Amino acid sequence: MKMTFNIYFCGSIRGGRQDVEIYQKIVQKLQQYGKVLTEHVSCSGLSEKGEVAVPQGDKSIHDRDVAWLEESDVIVAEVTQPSLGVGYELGRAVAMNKKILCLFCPSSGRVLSAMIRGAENSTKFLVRDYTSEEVEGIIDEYFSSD
Ligand code: 6IA
Repeated sequence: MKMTFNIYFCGSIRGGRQDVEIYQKIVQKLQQYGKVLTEHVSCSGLSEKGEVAVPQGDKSIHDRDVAWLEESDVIVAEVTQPSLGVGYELGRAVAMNKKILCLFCPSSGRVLSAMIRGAENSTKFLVRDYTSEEVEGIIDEYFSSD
């Protein structure tokens, strides 16, 4: 496996920002393996209320993100906090036949959507349950396999 990837990280924005600290930890780890195209998703200054101004609006966000999905080699999604945008990105990424790793934290007390858990297969779509202490090791294992 090549060592520098274009990595698309997905995490909740308007779905709720309560897990932003773990997004930061994940993105920092992913940066050891390549360029994270969506680094802003882990930015603590970005709130679900959209306090950061978006002059060009939602269409430009959507179109740019779909273009980045196309460019990416690997999609890593933190899926604990339910997010319509993350679910949409994962559906688009499956349709593009991309390699996908979903990370879910069971200690949240949530139960992951069947449409994500049930999408797992032995080739391209992996779902991993994690604790905060384990997440970096899971990412290392993912990028060192294959
Ligand atoms: O439905 P959500 O907002 O929770 O969807 C979150 C997902 O959609 C993330 O994985 C992002 O890739 C994408 N997304 C949603 N909103 C934005 C966004 N907003 N910018 C980039 N990606 C987004 C504006 C913030 C910008 C000014 C930094």
